[in-house]
Amino acid sequence: MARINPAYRRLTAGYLFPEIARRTREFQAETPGANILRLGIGDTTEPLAPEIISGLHGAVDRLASRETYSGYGDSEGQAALREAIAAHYRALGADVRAADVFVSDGAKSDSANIQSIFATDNTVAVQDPAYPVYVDSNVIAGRTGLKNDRGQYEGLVYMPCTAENGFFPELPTEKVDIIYICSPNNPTGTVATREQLQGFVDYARRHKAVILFDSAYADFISDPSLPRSIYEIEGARECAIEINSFSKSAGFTGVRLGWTLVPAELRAEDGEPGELQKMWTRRQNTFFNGPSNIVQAGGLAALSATGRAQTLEIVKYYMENARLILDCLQSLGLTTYGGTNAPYVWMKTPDGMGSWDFFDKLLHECHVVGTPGAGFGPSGEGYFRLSAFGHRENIVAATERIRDQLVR
Ligand code: PGU
Repeated sequence: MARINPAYRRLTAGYLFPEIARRTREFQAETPGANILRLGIGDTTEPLAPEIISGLHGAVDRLASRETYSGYGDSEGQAALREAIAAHYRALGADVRAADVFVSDGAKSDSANIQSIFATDNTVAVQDPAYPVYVDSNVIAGRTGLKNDRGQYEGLVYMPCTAENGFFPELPTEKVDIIYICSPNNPTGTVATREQLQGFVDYARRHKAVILFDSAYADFISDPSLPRSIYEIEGARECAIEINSFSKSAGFTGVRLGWTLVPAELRAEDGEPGELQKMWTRRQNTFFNGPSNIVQAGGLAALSATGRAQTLEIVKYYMENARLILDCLQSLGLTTYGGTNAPYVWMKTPDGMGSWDFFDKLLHECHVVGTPGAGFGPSGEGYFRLSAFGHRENIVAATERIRDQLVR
């Protein structure tokens, strides 16, 4: 008799973005003429850089002849791409080696799967609000109880990120074992400083905890004083895993390519340095056959000098969108955060409105979709996220509608 994984029953709602898509479809069905503008999910919209297109084409062509055809590759990723990713980090001043790099089909799967190399009785700390995958993957793994009336899953440690602490948490007062940090942050758009990250690295070293650092938006940082990788921080190689992606910086949300760095020195409380790197190798060798060889050629092209120059221009385009959104909201007297080193603008809802109520208001009055802060955790209540990904004309139209049609 087959029995289900009961942990799935503890999940209280559907995954956030399909839920938003469902409500949007419902509204579209009721309002057939509405031209809905989507600033909800952080999904890239601009065409791939020409250098990437040519890299992808080259790999397709190599599959057309016996001499250059390739089949299964290493599940850790192609050696040349692992080396190019390591070199990309070294250029930032971060100590990363090719052997630390595990190429994947994106940061979502890695950030959901990485918890599987840690014992189920580890105490997990998450920023609140946070990218929902960190919490949901730990619920599914059986590390939590049910959600309580404060909107928190029992057994997880929620680290509030609020306007009062600049959206970066204080160090946990209790001993925690696994700590998720996302910087530039989804959803608040804020970036951790070197000092803030050093505080967490020092905590992790003291308590033999492990930091899971999601840097999917690192390329959106323009302020040179802000760290783009946890490995720019002294001591991070022994206590941190970093997850990153080509999705947002190179427009690969549909192409699919990312990576995880598990350094050789990384250690757990009850293991030797190197053991976690071996375990992640074993995990990937067993569960994954590597990303598509075509897509890896695209990734390699994205990291070439020409590819980088072209993709960073597209990043600038999205950041100009962010500026337009910030301008609009601020001109209406709304309180905003983020949007200068991250492609998300985080705003306080007007008059303390609930964030799902504001979602409905924006959709009904302006036909604009955003993401309610509460979808990212209880401390997101009273806030709202607008994504800067989108065609310029749609961002301009959305800001005009917000200016002219939002009832105040
Ligand atoms: N990590 C963070 C912090 C993210 O915000 C996202 C995407 C990912 C990882 C996923 O990266 P991939 O490499 O493409 O897998 N966040 C988007 C999309 C939502 C989703 O469900 O992934 C967002 O709107 O928050």
